[in-house]
Amino acid sequence: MSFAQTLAHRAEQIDAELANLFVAGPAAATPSRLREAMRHALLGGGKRLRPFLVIESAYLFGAGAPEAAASAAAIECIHSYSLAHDDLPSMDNDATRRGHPTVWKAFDEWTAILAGDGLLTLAFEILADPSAHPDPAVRASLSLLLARASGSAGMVGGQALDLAWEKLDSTSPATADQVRELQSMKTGALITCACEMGAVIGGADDEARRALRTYGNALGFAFQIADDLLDAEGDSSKTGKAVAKDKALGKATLVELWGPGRCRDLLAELQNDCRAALAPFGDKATTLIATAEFVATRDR
Ligand code: GRG
Repeated sequence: MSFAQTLAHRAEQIDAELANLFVAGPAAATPSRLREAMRHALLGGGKRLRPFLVIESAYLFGAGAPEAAASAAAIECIHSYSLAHDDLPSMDNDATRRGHPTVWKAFDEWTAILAGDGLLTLAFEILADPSAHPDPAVRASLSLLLARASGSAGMVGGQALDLAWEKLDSTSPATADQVRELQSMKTGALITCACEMGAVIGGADDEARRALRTYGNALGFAFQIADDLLDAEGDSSKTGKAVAKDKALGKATLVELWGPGRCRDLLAELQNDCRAALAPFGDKATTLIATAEFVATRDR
């Protein structure tokens, strides 16, 4: 199986778990309009990279997909809520996402806001449920990791820095360090969290958990650079969203500051960092190493 096939196969399994949240799971009793908007945000395509990372990182420590299922679903709920809110008129004002109308376009603003709120809360309901993991201490660790990565010192904080820069302070040029900090909070934190959640599910020791964090940091950085390259040079029929938006909005990116050539060199270095972090795991890490290659070279 090629890496793309492995990712697509896992995405099908993850999609089935996510769809079930609205049938027999905790979101089954959601009022119909809100439920449809939450389903639109969550189920309308997407690579399912973060849940994939949870499952594959757990596998390194001998845990199977069923043990990682709750964390995989929870992190995708967070990611999908962030996209639904990011697309709102008051934030990035996007009409297309994952090849479909964004949630606010398909419904309206208030429904899109509530759908995001519903998904954010659902993530923690999934993780707090005893079925997520038999050990309450593990459930608490997973919830803490996800809250830190997605909250005001993580993804929400990064989004706040990004919007403040664009809407309040775009007159002074951002430095590479500022861009790096913002992006590691906005995008990197959740990707690193996915890898570390897998390690926690698998009962990894501190050293192994650190290795997964190092891998996740390099992978998150590579993901963002690749995303910026896609925005600058990509094809919207593949990415499923508008391209060339960063420049139009005056957003500072490393591609803008350093140019595509230097960013591609950096992507190669980051792939090496990913490989080095996972060297202690030998052949078991083959899929995670292939993930780094996919992330660095992706066209969607
Ligand atoms: C609204 C609190 C709040 C946060 C929004 C993640 C984010 C923060 C905004 C998304 C804007 C954006 C395009 C960021 C670049 C990186 C990114 C998260 C891309 C989308 O992730 P993929 O490529 O998407 O994994 P799919 O659709 O495959 O799930």
